[in-house]
Parts: sequence; structure tokens; C-alpha cells
Amino acid sequence: MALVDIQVPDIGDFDEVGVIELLVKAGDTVKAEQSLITVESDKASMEIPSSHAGVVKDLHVQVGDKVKQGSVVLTLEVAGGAAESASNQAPAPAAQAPAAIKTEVPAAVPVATAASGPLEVRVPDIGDFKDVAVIELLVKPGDTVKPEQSLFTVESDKASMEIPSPAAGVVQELKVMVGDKVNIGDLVALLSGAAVAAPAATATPAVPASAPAPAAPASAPAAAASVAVAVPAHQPGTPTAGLPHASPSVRKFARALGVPLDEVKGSGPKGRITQDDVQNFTKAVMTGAAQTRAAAAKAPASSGGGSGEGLNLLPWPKVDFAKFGPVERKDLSRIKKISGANLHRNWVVIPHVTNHDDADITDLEAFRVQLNKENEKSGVKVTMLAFMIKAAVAALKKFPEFNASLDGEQLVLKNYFHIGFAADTPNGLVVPVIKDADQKGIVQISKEMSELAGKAREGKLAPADMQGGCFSISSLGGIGGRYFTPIINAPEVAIMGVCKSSIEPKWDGQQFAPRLILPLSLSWDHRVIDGAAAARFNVYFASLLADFRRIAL
Ligand code: CAO
Repeated sequence: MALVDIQVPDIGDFDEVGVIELLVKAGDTVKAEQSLITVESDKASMEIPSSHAGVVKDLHVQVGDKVKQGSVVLTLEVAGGAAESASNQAPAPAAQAPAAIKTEVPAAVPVATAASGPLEVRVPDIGDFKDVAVIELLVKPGDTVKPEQSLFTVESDKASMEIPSPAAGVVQELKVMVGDKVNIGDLVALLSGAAVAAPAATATPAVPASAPAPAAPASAPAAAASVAVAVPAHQPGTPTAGLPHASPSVRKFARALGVPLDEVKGSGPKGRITQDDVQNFTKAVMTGAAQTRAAAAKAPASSGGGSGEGLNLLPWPKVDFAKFGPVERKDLSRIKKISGANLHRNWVVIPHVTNHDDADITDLEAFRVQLNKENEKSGVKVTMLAFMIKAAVAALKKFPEFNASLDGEQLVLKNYFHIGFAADTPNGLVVPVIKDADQKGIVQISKEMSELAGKAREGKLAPADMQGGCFSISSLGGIGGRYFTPIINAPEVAIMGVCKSSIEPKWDGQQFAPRLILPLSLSWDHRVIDGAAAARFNVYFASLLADFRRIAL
């Protein structure tokens, strides 16, 4: 047995760095290259690895200490001769190991493509590595990022590193995917609206001194500065805003355990998540003291806290269809993939009930036809759906629990009236939303609906066109059918489905009279709404369509 002092190696451009995490304790057995402590400067965090295998005898640093090259981190008891042979193969620890340092690397190198164009983000000098694999994307197109915010994680056989953004901006495009291999200089992302931080900062290497400074293209800092444009305001609440603060090794550890890091509370400096935090979170979940959000979503709070068994379904049948006849395969459209996943969740999570009813729209249809004749030249066709949107607003005002969303064990009651309508498009179903329908007239609603339906068919709806809905209407009236069960568009709690109206004989007290009858199918969330309220909602909604003057009462 021999004792070896493990020292801080050459950590590049830093005088003194703070110890922010101890990754081992006295008595631990460590392998060569295993990380011992994490240090952090104002530019980067790094893990200091062990140059030898052995057992930790004494730790010489504590969290909060400042260390620099040559500081003794700990004393290791190594197997006889190993110390000698290790030091025979390589210089003293202080001089070795830079290649094994796990580090958050300098901000990716920005390259301006044009004065007004997006900023090209390239892989900076990440040290002695070639062909490192992208293992995690930490942002997605549309995300607003801050300077130094990590964009993605790469991993070689020795280290995992997070590549930070060189500037604030909006991620316009990601040029890499998980599994891709990257090298210094590779284009990884385009940032729009980017304003580059002080060029000196992006050019300063935060890697071991043995690695050359980031090979920024000659024009980079100056050109980057010249593209500085208005930086989009940082939007709290966007997914990137809450990116968990953790070192690469803690991220790796959490990934290995399947722990959702964004749900772990960090106890380290500046809220940094430590390995202990991840362990404690895991313990809490295992003992039932805590629940992950994914588990909570499977068993919503109002169902009693998630003690239910899983669905325990049979596997999906795997059939070789070609055995039975010719087939062709087609990818699902992007909209179908997204809406399918949402519909599936809503159907499985929400206890749906559907009440069917009828509305006599004889007079309303006559009025609508007359209106359209009068306004033939206006170019706006008043639709039955516009009247239904107005009737829905009145019904939501009368029955506020229909204009609500569940948030855990609370009901969020809305004082605004945004009504979505299902639109059938060649690529699938979308639900554009008429905002503030309570403040708009029938003609304006008809006009907006026709514009939104047109945009939907052309695939030009913006996300904002489909957000904020309180209640939805799905009309199959132009197509056919009698009744159906619409799926609630979560987090809304009810949806009105309408089918094709038809003339039916109705008893008026003395005789049968031909009336135009509209079939209604109201699906509602039984966690929020009761059957009696749903029946009342339908009766009221139908009464408004039967005599639209009631809407003014
Ligand atoms: N009963 C009888 N006829 C009706 C009707 C009803 N309930 N609703 C509409 N119609 C008539 C219209 O008057 C129109 O007739 P004219 O051309 O003679 O004037 C015709 O049907 C076509 O109407 P439309 O469908 O173009 O207009 P709309 O306002 O009724 O609907 C929109 C617009 C965007 C909702 C519709 O085009 C659409 O996409 N519907 C499908 C929604 C859907 O897919 N729902 C299912 C969701 S669950 O998978």
C-alpha cells in the first residue's frame, strides 16, 4: 500500500476556483478517472478526476474552499507499486489529467452569417476530443436562451460536457440530434435575435490550459457583435427558463436512474442540484413520500392520489398484414401524431360522459338564411356555428363550472370566453380559438372563423391561434351523422358536438309540425361537472338556439 496525494491539475485560465461539490468521502473506493470534486469559477464548472485507483484516506477540501493548480484534494491509499507505476507513466497528477477533466466548456462559438441573419452556433474547442456524441438536447426551436445557457450535452468516453450558448436569442434551428457525433467547428444551431455577450467572454477558454483557446473563426467576435439586435425578452415559464442547475455528472446520474431533474429541488449553492438531492428524491418516490409529475398525471389528484393499478393491457397486436393482401405504409402526419397523443391522454385521464339532446333551430336557420341574403355582397357568410359560439358563451356565463380547468385539487374559473372550434384539415384535426367571443358579434365571429379555418387548411395556424380555449365546439353538421362522443380538449372540461340538422315531425300540442332539429352531444368531465348540470347546460343551450332573443335576457 502507498499513499498518493491527488492534486488539482492544470485547470487552465483560472487562479482560484471554489469547491462546490464533494463527490467522494473518506473510505470510498475510487477508480482511476473517477470524479472526486466539482469546482466552479465564474465561467465554468469542472470535475476533478482521480489519477489513480484506490481508497480515499483523507479529504483535504470542503465545499466552499478555494483551490488552484497543485492544491491537494485528498490522499488516496493505492495498491503497492501502483503509485509509482502511475507516476512512471505520466507526470505528477498536477500536470496530468487535463484530458479527463469533465467540464462545462466555453460558450459555443458564435459566427454571424449576415448582419441581420441568424447567428451560427458552432462547437467550441472542447479539448482533446473527437467525434463526441450528442446525448441530450436541452433546448428546442422556439426556446429563448440566455448567454451561457446550456444548449446540449455531449459525451465522450471520458467526460460529459454541456455546450452553452454564446449569446441570448431564440433558437431558430437545431442542426444536431441525439446520437449525432460532433467535432470542433461543427454547426450545431442557429440563433435568431441574438445579441452576443462581450466578445472577450466568448473567446476566453474555460478549458484546461493544455487545450488551445476556442478556435473562433477570425471574424467571429467582431462580426458577432455587429449582429447584436434586440434580444427577445426572457419569458419566465418557458421550458428552458427552468432548466435544472446541475453538473454534468449529476445529470448523468439522474438520467441513469430516470429521475426527472426538473422536479428535484437543489440544495447546493445557487440552487444547484447535487447527487444527494437526486438520491433523496429517488428515496422519497420509492417510499411513496413523493410522486413524480408523470406518475401524478397518470393518477390525477382527484382520483385519490395515484394508488390505482396500471392499465395492465395486453400488448398491441402485431400482425403481418401483407400476409392477407397487398398493403402500403404511410407515416402519420405531424398534426396526427401531436393530436393523437393529446386525444389519447385526454380519453384515458378524463372520465367522459356524453349527454345527447336536440335543439329546434327552425327559426334560427330561417334568420341565418335571410341574413346571408341581405348581406350577400359583404363577402361574409354567417354560419350556424357562429350562433352556437355565441350560445356557448351565454351558457358558460350561466354555468361557470363549464368555463373552468382542473389544477390539482383546485378549479380555475375563467372570466374570459375563448371558444375553440374543431376544424378538419387535409393533415388532421386542429382547434383554432375565437378569442373574447363574448365581445364579438355574429358577423365578426363568422368572419374570424372563416379566416382561421382557411389558415388551418393551409397549415398556417400559429400556436397562439390554438391557445387559451375555454370550451370547444366540434361541428360535423356540414358532413352528416346523428350523435357522437367528442373528446374533451384538456384542460377544458367540456365540449359540444353537433351533427347535421334535419327536418323532423314535432308535436306542437295539436299536431305534428315539420321542424329543423339539430342533434347535440355534450361531453363533460365528471370530475368537475355532474350529470344534472350537464343536462341543464344542454337544455339552456338548446333553448337559446330555439329562440335566439333569449340571449339578450
Ligand atoms: N346541419 C346541417 N347543415 C349544416 C350544419 C348543420 N349542423 N352545419 C353546417 N351545415 C351546412 C352549412 O350551412 C353549409 O351549407 P351551405 O354550403 O349550403 O351553406 C355546409 O354545411 C358546409 O358548412 P361548413 O362545414 O363549411 O361550415 P361550418 O361553419 O359548419 O363549419 C368548420 C366550419 C371549419 C367547423 C368545418 O368545415 C369543419 O372542419 N368541420 C369538421 C369538424 C370536425 O372534424 N369535427 C370532428 C372532431 S372529432 O374528430
